[in-house]
Amino acid sequence: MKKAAVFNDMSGFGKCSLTAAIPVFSVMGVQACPVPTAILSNQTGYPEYYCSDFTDSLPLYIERWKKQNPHFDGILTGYMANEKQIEIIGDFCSYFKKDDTLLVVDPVMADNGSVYDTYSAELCRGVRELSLKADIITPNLTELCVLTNTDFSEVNALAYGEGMIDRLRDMAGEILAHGVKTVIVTSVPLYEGKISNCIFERDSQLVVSSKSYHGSYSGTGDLFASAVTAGVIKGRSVFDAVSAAARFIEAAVGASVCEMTRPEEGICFEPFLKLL
Ligand code: PXL
Repeated sequence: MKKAAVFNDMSGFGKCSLTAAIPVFSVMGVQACPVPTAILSNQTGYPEYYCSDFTDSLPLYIERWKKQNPHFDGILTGYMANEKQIEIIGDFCSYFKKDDTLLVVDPVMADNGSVYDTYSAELCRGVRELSLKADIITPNLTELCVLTNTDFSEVNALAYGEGMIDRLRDMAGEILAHGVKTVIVTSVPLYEGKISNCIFERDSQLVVSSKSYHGSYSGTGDLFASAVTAGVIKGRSVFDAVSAAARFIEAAVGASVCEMTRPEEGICFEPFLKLL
């Protein structure tokens, strides 16, 4: 059975992070082995939340894994509670990442032009450092700007214009130059009425677009990164994995719009897992 270690938080409400990742990996036939970075009553986009940071328990948690010595086909990282976790994940990768282990970093830290309140400048620097060691990264447009120290409003002003894809290619190129194989930029306003995922590799550029519903729902980035990671672990091309992930999320967002789900609650993805 293929296995992936998944570093992410467990949030009681918001259908994000581990509660999004685990069902996606399971339906795709990949075992998700969770490493909880924090436990929250609900994701941080609600007016109030309780967060228990799991950092201090992680060394003991991972120590037991080292004794069992499992082989991971993939490692996926997402939401982190503080900058010490960057070092812990770095050590984890040094020990568990083998030649055939895919490292996917979802540089969760920002959306809609702003960095999350819980992400300090130091943590953002750490996420960048970790991203540069990955095989695949899946930033949204805001996160790509943070990673490349680019002004978001300047890039966002290119929305639906011809300059957008060229600007993204330049920004992604800065990251590819460090050895990252694939940069997948999510939620890009490339074409009117659509939301696009742009896949950049050293010699190629591919775009997968979906219908835009103009909402920003909790957990879509986590569902996307999980579906792409599991797809590539299963041997699909990045393009096929991204296409399946995009169709799945498009259907689930459509159902959520019909149900008038509030954006912070996350999307109605469960009936659509079979699309993966
Ligand atoms: O989906 C990203 C995410 C994950 N985990 C927590 C979050 C968020 C986004 O706000 O708050 C706890």
